[in-house]
Parts: sequence; C-alpha cells; structure tokens
Amino acid sequence: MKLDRITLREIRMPLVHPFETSFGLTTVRRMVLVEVESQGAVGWGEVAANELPRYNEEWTDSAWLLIRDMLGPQLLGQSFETAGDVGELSSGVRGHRMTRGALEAAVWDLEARARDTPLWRHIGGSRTSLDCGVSIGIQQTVGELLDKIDVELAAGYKRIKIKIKPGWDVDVVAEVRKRFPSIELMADANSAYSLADIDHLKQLDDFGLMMIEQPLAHDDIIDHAQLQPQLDTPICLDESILSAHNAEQAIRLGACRIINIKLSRVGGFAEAKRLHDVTQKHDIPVWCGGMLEAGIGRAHNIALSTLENFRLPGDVSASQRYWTRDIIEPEVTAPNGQITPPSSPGIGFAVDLDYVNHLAVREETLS
Ligand code: OSB
Ligand code: MG
Repeated sequence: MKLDRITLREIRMPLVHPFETSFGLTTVRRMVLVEVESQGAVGWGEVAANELPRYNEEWTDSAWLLIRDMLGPQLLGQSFETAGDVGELSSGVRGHRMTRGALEAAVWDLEARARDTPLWRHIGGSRTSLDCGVSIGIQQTVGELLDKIDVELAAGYKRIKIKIKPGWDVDVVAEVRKRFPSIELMADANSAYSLADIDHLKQLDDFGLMMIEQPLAHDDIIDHAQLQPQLDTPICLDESILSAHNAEQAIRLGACRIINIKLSRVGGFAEAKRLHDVTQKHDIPVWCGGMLEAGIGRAHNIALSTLENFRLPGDVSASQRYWTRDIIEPEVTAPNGQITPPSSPGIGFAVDLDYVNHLAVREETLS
C-alpha cells in the first residue's frame, strides 16, 4: 500500500464541561485530524494530544509540525504491506506516540474500509457490548462532584473515576464513599504524588477503591513497585506505560495490578495489541483510557476496547458528555452505560465533513 494524500485539519471544540486534572484545566480542545487516502479509499485519525505538553511531551502544535514536516512526507514516500507496519516506519522519531499513532490509526481505518470490515473486527476484537465508566474532573465543591456522580449513575455508567490531587483526595473520596457505599469507584492522580506521600496514600485503602491510577511520576515504574506492596488498593498505570515493553517491566516488578491502555499514548493499534497480549499473558486486566477525544478518536477507542482482555469498564463514554455536537454521525451513545461496536466498515461512524470544515481553523494537504 502507498498513500496518495494526507490532509491535516485543526479543529477547536469547547467542552460541555471544563475538565480539571492535577496538571491543569481544559476548556477548549484543539485537535489535529488526519485524513489519509490511497487509491480512492480514505481513513481518519485524530491526534489525542492536549493543547499543552502537560500530560505528556506532545501538544496540538507539535503534532501539526511533526506530521507536516516529517512524518507525512516520510509516509507518503514509502510503501508498506499493511497498517500494522506503519508504526515501524516512524520509529525513528523519539516519543510523540500520539502523533505517530493518529497516522497509524488512520491507515487502519482505511484498510478496514477497503476490506469492507468494521475496524474492531479487523484488529481482532470480539466483544460486542462494552461496559463504560466515566472520568469526572476536579470540581469546585464536593457537592458539585456528588451531583455529577448522581447524573452519571442515573445514565447507567458502570464505574466512576474521580480525579484527585493533594488537597482534593482522601476527604473527597470519603464523602463520595459515604454517599455511594457500593459503587465501583476509582481515583486518578495523574502523577500528583511521590513516595514521601505514602502514609497519606495508604488512607485511601479505607474506601474499597477498584484502583488508584498513576499516583507517582509520569515516567516511573520503580517507585510504583515500591508503593504497590504497601497498598491494598491496586495501582493502575497510565502515563508510565508507553509500550508493551514498559508493561512487561512494570508487571515483572510488581508496579501495578491493572493497566489503562490508551491507543493514543502507546502510538496506535499495533503497539496497543502487543501491550494487550502482554497483559493477557500475565492475567493483568486492562481498560481503555481516553483523552477527551472527539468522534474519530472515540471511534478508534471503541474498536480497541473490543479486544478480549479489556475486562474492566473504560473511560470511553457518550459523545454528549463532551460535545454539544460531535464530528461523527451518528454520535457515540451509551444506553445503560454500554456501547455497541458499530457494524459498518472502518471506524463505523461517518465523519461529518461539512461540520469538520466548519470547525477547522487551518488545513493543509500533503501529496
Ligand atoms: O489521565 O486518564 C487521564 C483526560 C485527559 C488527560 C488525561 C486523562 C484524562 C481523563 C479523561 O481521565 C478521559 C476521558 O474522558 O476521555
Ligand atoms: Mg489517567
């Protein structure tokens, strides 16, 4: 296969609910969409990187430049057998997995469409109903958080994740637990703590959390391995796991009991599948994380979530929790907190090109 064209578009979309984590507040998403074409067939990808390099080293503008000046021209100049080979073609670039992964995922979509197969089947998925959780950002008051949780439980979501940071942690979790004694509850720290906080983190053991996500540094495995045996609560790694190799090491060291796989964070489907297989071999459950994606990224996450070892409810939920209007048709819905993978080819949702062009603040075609 050879690509004939790559079109980049940057879109801006305000979130229905501004989203606060330990590393910052997001109110408007700026996303780079990637459209690839080969022999008349097209595929779509979405770069999940944030607007600033706070979650990882990438951001919207780095993605644009990297594809425009380096990855795009390089990919257009090479032929490859299958979508599974595309990640390897960009392996000369250090890091920037979200940017590389968006290109890779676009080619997977194209390939699945060309074969008239839903992407989730094309990658080897088998789950036909996906249990969904939600991730709720830091709120102004605990009362607001409790109200938000009420809304999500009423919508049928199966698990509630709250964001924590120093000053918004043990007391908040205690109040949530008091009000909702038996829900599936977890907390995501986005690297806000260090081993010096160990006694503080141990207090979270009182609340029967499913897991605590990424308590320590974004690039750490060894400190997590020291922390995990001292906590009853399972640690789930997010930021620290960029590859199947990282997962092998984390599991070998006992740094976590659960892993959040983000398609974007690991650089696309080929690596996500390898990582999935490693966790399955070691009987470590996984779930699919999100990055506040618009419809294209959301559709890719749905496809990934159909792999067998995605045993826990993920962060992939209905479009309307994020957007007044999504860029795909139909938008993603999650009746009773469950998503049904689509049956049409490729990502299985139609990209609303008129709306994308309406939202686009810049566009560039490479050929
Ligand atoms: O750590 O999982 C995270 C959003 C942006 C950056 C990092 C994270 C998140 C979320 C939200 O938790 C997931 C979502 O709803 O898409
Ligand atoms: Mg996380």
